[in-house]
Amino acid sequence: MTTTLPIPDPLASPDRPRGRAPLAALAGLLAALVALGAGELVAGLVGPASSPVVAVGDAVIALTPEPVTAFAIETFGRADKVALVVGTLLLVGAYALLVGVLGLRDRRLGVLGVLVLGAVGALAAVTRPAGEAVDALPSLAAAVAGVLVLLALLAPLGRSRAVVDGDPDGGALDRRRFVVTGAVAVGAAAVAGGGGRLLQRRTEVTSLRAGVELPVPASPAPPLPAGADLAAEVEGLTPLVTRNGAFYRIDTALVAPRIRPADYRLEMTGMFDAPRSYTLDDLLGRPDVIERDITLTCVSNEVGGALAGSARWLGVPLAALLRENGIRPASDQLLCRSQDGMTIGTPTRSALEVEDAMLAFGMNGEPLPVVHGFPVRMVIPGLYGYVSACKWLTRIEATTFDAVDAFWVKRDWAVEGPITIASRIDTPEMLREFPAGPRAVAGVAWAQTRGIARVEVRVDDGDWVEARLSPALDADVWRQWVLVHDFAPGRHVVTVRATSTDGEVQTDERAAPFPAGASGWHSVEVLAG
Ligand SMILES: Nc1nc2c(c(=O)[nH]1)N[C@H]1C(S)=C(S)[C@@H](COP(=O)(O)O)O[C@H]1N2
Ligand SMILES: [Mo]
Repeated sequence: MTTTLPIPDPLASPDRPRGRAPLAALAGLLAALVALGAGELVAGLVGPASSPVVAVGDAVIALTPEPVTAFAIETFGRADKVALVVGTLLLVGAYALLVGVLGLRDRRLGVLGVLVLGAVGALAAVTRPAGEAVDALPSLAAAVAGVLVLLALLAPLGRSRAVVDGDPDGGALDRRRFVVTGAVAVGAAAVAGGGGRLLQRRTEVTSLRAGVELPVPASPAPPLPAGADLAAEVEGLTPLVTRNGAFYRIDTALVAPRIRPADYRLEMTGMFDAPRSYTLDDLLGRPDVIERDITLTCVSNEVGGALAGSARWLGVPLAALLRENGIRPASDQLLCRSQDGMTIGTPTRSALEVEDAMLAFGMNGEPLPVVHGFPVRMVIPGLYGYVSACKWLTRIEATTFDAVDAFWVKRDWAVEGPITIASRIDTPEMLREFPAGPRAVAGVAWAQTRGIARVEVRVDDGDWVEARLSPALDADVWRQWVLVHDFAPGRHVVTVRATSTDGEVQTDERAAPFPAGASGWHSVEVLAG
């Protein structure tokens, strides 16, 4: 006689309600995980401080009596914040286990348990000193997500009514569904939480940037003389100083790098005798801070193009920094590396010899905007941006042009990129129609490091007539020009050319931007009627 022992199938056999409690506790924990993930995700949109965990942690700090705080700081030291967050999470975890078990008995208790937690988070977030009503959103999202996941995970464990009614089986137990739902929950929590942290970092760096205090320059730029900006009198003329928000932006970064000021390091490597690294505070705290007006230009700027802008830059002299590190005479290239891996190859000679070459951290009275290289970039008057203006600058490697090609040089752009003299007509624009008679023709002209001495305008085949210039501020910044011309009715071609202070007259020989910058006179065709 043979007896067959029944082998219990763990996936099919209905457990007794007692065996379900650990699963219910796990359901509570997973629901909490998803809730926290949802909270972080929404906090990524609302602001990092509205995160339920951070808000509750902050509230605990605020409510903790001083002796306990002192004890915590003594015990955990600089990790006291981490200890607080870990403690908060452990507490939430224990509570979640309980909520899961209660929810198995009665769904309403489970839902209530989650909602109480959400309410605590929301309350903590809106009652912060800087709290607003929207700060409750992450906690509310967390509560909604938590409730949905809790109910979804408790469902395969059996009907709560049945348990309450004393049904010993409490309905069928569907372990497979529990496992699948649980796995989906873990995945969702990870994606939401990770995404939220990324979003929060964006807003975090924006607010940390606003908190950077710029030093007073040891060598300030002279104030603009009254009436210096001719744009005040001529409509359509480019302003003398370009607003940060209107400044052209050229880079290869799909998303601008976000560097926390406290994390920032500038490393010097390669051909230095005594290379060191600098924090942002090291640079901000230097005694040799300078402020200069400099016009930046992109090599890709077409004749008449808009890829140029002028700003008042604040930073430290580059030559002093390089010399402090013992730059070796054999280096002819500085390979500047940006946080995102971009490389810009700068002639060492220019970095050492061009007056006012700097590492800039301020732009028009503000910390560098994130898209313009926060926290530190290079600016060298007279060189196109692709060989001189590395944004998000984290490393300067002193090397040679023979040893390595930078990003644009690998793409066959010129190795050295001096800015060519240029002038542009801003108004009237191409194909503009206006009444015959006197009308202002105006624009800007630049020849960084040398300065603009003269701008001349020609209408049709007439003589070159000298335009009025804005006051000479600095050789590194463009000058505005304006000329009133009496237009006879009909079509006209207006052309401009500039002359530098060292006598170079802008050539009318056309060159495309590739590979070394455009040249040629800018003309517009207009109709006076
Ligand atoms: N990290 C990094 N820096 C960079 C670039 C870049 O792509 N990445 N582009 C350069 C180019 S081609 C120019 S013209 C200037 C433009 O600076 P802006 O965007 O502040 O006007 O930045 C330079 N610095
Ligand atoms: Mo550029």
